[in-house]
Amino acid sequence: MTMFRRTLVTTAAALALAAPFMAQAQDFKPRLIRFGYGLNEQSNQGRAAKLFAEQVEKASGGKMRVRAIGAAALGPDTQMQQALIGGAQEMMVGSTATLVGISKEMALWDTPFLFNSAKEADALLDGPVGDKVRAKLQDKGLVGLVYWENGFRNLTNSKRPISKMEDLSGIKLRVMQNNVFLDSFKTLGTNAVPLAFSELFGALETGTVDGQENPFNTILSSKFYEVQKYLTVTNHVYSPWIVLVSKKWWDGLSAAEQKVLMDAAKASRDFERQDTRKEAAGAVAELKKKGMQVNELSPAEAARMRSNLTRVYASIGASVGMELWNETQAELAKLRGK
Ligand code: TF8
Repeated sequence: MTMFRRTLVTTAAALALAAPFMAQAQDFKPRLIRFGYGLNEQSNQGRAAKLFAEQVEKASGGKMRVRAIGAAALGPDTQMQQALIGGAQEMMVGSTATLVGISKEMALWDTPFLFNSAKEADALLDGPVGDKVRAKLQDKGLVGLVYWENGFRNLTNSKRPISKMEDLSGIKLRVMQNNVFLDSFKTLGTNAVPLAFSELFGALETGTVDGQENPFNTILSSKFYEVQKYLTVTNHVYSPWIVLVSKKWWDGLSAAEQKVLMDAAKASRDFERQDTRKEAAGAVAELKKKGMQVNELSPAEAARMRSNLTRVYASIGASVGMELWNETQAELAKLRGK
């Protein structure tokens, strides 16, 4: 064989092999994807949703169009989840905590002080444990593509600086619509009230609630500093967001269309985590500039709060199943070199 012919043969073989994986124009139908989210366009959630939309349109040659709709204009997380299950909406990104009523394994991510760092969170969420928790959604009519970072949560309120647990007593605290959060914050002595995120700013403004807890990024992007004076650095739990697809709709897509969504979801995840961490690094200084009074807990008080919060561990284990719980602990021990 001449050099030329050999090249031709190998090229043809390579093409034949690649063909099933290569997207053709006919693999894409015109699709309109309503992608809902709860924060505003100027938030980390909004920026990553925009990137996701751009990637999907580009990779599908403009056939798949994503309309990213923020500020809970399509409803709060729980309402969008139901719309996805029913097939009335295609996609969303939102808190895993509000999914617990649908898929109980999601409560794993509500475990206070589960992760010591974002690195640990990435490893668990993107590894076999995260995959298992995600896969459970399928039976409930949802496909979970990837986890984004919401982040480590911190406490704000309008009443007083919180420097010890007793300071929390009687504070009307908004929590996510989730029993682990409700139990956790009742245990700490607050008067915890579950409320949708979309209602939160108004509730803080009118004094219906005194405080809330969310990552620095959200306190900044949702302008909670306008209605909250005190910020206490507690890092009490790491919250993921999850990118969801309606399973009803997903099952009607071609393999090429599904791949475009998955690839764009992964790209948006990598972008979002970086963007969020960069913003979080400067957020405390920014919040102080906006007039918030920021304090950290003394090591002794942090330990007291921690030991109170870890009391909810048993009930989380029971709800997610001991097998998953033990696997999570084993993975973490491995990461920590124990
Ligand atoms: C919360 C969450 C929010 C999410 C978001 C609207 O406090 O931290 O970030 O629900 O999707 O509700």
